[in-house]
Amino acid sequence: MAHDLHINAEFVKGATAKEHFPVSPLREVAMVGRSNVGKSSLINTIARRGKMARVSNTPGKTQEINFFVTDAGFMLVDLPGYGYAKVSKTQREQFSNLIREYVTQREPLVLTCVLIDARHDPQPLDLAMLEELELAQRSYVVVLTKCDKLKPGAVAAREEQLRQVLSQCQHLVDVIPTSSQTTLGRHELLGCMKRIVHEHGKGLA
Ligand SMILES: Nc1nc2c(ncn2[C@@H]2O[C@H](COP(=O)(O)OP(=O)(O)OP(=O)(O)O)[C@@H](O)[C@H]2O)c(=O)[nH]1
Ligand SMILES: [Mg+2]
Repeated sequence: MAHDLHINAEFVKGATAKEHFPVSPLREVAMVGRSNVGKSSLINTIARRGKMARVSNTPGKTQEINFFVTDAGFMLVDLPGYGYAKVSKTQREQFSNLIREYVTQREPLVLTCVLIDARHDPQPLDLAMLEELELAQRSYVVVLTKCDKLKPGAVAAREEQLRQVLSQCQHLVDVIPTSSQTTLGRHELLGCMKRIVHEHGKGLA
């Protein structure tokens, strides 16, 4: 159905500390991953109105936690990237603490999308994030990004590798290959988000 392919989304606010997180009855679905992996691009691909979340060739573009309200009954949340080398150590630690605090403790959060570049093996920071989510008993989906840069066989091999590595994990929902250029995986990912949000009920109220 056509209306299943996109959702409408609108920017609500950006937050650099948890005191500034919005107070809302909506469940949240978050995008995390290394700097430049394609988090903001994926949000723009999922939402009907493109170019909402700022995208850049320069890693470290997203410097706040950005909240977008959607018409699918949940908020989409764009996080700063982890592991960006060119900011100061202090700022990197601040980001990483904020991200960790958000994904492990945020009450309305029902699903975290952990984005991993399909061209590379998962990096230590990716595995650390997945472990963090497992320990916190939080549901997550592994989203392989930039699959347009690989042959289909290589995408399938990467997907299989991740499924193997994560085979003992309790809170992994799925592994979904995507591309913001070709929109590969958009339907699957959106379906997954809607299903998990639905399982949790639409709001906290
Ligand atoms: N070929 C290709 N390029 C992509 C894809 N997704 C993102 N990119 C490019 O990758 C770069 C980074 O994309 P962003 O969406 O800004 O990445 P981000 O994860 O939000 O980065 P930070 O906010 O810095 O953490 C941009 O140049 C995008 O155009 C994709 O699916 N395919
Ligand atoms: Mg970004």
